[in-house]
Amino acid sequence: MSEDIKNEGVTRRDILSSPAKGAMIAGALTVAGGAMMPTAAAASSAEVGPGELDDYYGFWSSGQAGEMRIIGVPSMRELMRVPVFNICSATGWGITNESIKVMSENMLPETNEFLAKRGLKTYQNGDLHHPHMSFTDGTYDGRYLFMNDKANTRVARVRADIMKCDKIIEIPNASDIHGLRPQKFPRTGYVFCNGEHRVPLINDGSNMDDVANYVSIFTAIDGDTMNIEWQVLVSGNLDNCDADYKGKYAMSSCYNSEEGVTLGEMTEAEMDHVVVFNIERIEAAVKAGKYEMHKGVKVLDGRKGSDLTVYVPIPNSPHGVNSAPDQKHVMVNGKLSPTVTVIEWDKLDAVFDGAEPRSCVVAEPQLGLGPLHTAFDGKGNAYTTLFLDSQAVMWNVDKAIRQYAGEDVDPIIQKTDVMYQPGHNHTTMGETKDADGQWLISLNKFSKDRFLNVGPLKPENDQLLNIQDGKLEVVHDGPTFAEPHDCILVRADIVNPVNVYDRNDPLWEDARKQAAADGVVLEDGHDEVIRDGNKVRVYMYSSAPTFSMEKFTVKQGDEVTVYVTNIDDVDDLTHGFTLGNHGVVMEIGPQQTASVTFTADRPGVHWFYCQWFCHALHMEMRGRMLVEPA
Ligand code: CUK
Ligand code: CUA
Repeated sequence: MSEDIKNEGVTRRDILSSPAKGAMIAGALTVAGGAMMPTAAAASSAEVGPGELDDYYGFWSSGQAGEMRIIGVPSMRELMRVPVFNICSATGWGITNESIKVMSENMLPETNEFLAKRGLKTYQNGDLHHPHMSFTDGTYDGRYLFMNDKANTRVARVRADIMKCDKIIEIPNASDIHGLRPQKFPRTGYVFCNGEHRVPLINDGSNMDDVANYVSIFTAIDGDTMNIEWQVLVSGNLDNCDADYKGKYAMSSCYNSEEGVTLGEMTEAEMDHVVVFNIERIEAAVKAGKYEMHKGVKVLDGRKGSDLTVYVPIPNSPHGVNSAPDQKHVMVNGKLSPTVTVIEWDKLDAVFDGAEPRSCVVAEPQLGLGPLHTAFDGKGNAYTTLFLDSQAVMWNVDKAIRQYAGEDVDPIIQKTDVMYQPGHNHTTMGETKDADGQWLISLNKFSKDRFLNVGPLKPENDQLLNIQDGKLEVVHDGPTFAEPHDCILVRADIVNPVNVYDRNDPLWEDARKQAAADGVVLEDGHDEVIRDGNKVRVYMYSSAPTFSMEKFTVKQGDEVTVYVTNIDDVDDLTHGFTLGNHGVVMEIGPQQTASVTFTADRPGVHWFYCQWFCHALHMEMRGRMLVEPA
């Protein structure tokens, strides 16, 4: 199909930009191809030819793999992996001084102590579920991506200009950060995140059985500084969250309103709830000093009965919370209930003034079994994943509202099978006011028989669905390694990363300061070995295909720090520094400085080499370290 199109000299872009032409070509191909399906025109527009660029950046999480991935959409080509909570063998993330600083500097002192006792400088794992971009005025602004670590109670930020993580913070008082969303309006602003598991607020080991005093905690982080602004205690287990388009409310789903600790106890009640946070009231309470300090954070009490929050009853164990691009509604997905509850944000004003909590509910369509997450096309339709039914369901929000009001209408437009068992889904620009209804991704937890068998552990299957023509159509299967819970699809023009680092990037501020103290100027390709007691600092630079130092000498037992500055100023000319048999590796992008510290404990000659293919003489880009015996 795509070959035929290329033979005609027509690109996917031509087809997209000209519906009539697209239909004409599809028609011609149908004749030429004989058995071509009527869906062929749509399928062809997912094809991105060699050298062509995608229309959307997809930012994917990777669950327990701990990294963020960048996928081109609609091609579904994996473009990059950005290490965040994981240790990366290619780039040295978790090994270089700069990355260890990001991973350790904003952790609680007790965490760093705990790790140090185990000989570690950072956790070795993470569980990244929810990547979301910063917003300005209700739409993506291309500045940052924020993401959670469910495993080790952290939140990270990736700079979208260089696609590297620049901050990781640990959230005190909480246990396991799950749902995370940036404030949409007026801007981000706050990054909201949910502590999922309930633990004692003073969790010092003095009690396990006093479960009535376990709490779950909602945290607001300042997206610009990554400071924790405030936390709110809530009733129940926090799960997912989202924010409105007016900057007034944030909302989290809570399962386990029973506040049980066993599965039986947690799923007993027919109704759980969402908790709505009144941002203005919370900010006023902070100003008025109505908080307690716990581990350096202002903690407010938003449990049932507080005027900072309202609790809206929702059928059994709600999961995903998805704010609609109409800026009016928010969907709460039932999980154990076959329903999605539609809440009108504006009706929450009255609820905060004492109206019956469910008075904000304007629809509750029955969609199928296991609704987990909902996406939107910006044309009034919603797309919900049905985990148990293994389907995507497309439904009309207005019809659901009319049905709830008593009219005899069916909001469901279409259901289609996805392979298999979807969790999150996402549409192009779907969580912004600029949802454009082009593509839907269904992140399916199981692939079973869809790909060549690779052993007992199978990939997942991220399917691409075309939603351009008012219907659902699966057009691509994309196998993925563990476990992309979630993704966002951002219009390509919004994301504008640089090709070459700025020499003044704060990423290597410490190296710059140390070099200045040592009288070395990183900028001008200066190399030097500085001895400072048993600390040795080796400064060198790289320029394809050489390191400025062919060799250097240290003594056994020295603590050695190697700083490499890549003085190449060319797009796509990354070097590396791998020191043999020392577990040392760094990525050094054009104009970047990177450093790594290790103890030289193995007398002998050790080669270091560039592990990033950079030149015809890349294999020759290497040098030697001599470690003299003590
Ligand atoms: S959760 Cu995984 S399917 Cu962590 Cu967003 Cu719903
Ligand atoms: Cu420098 Cu390979």
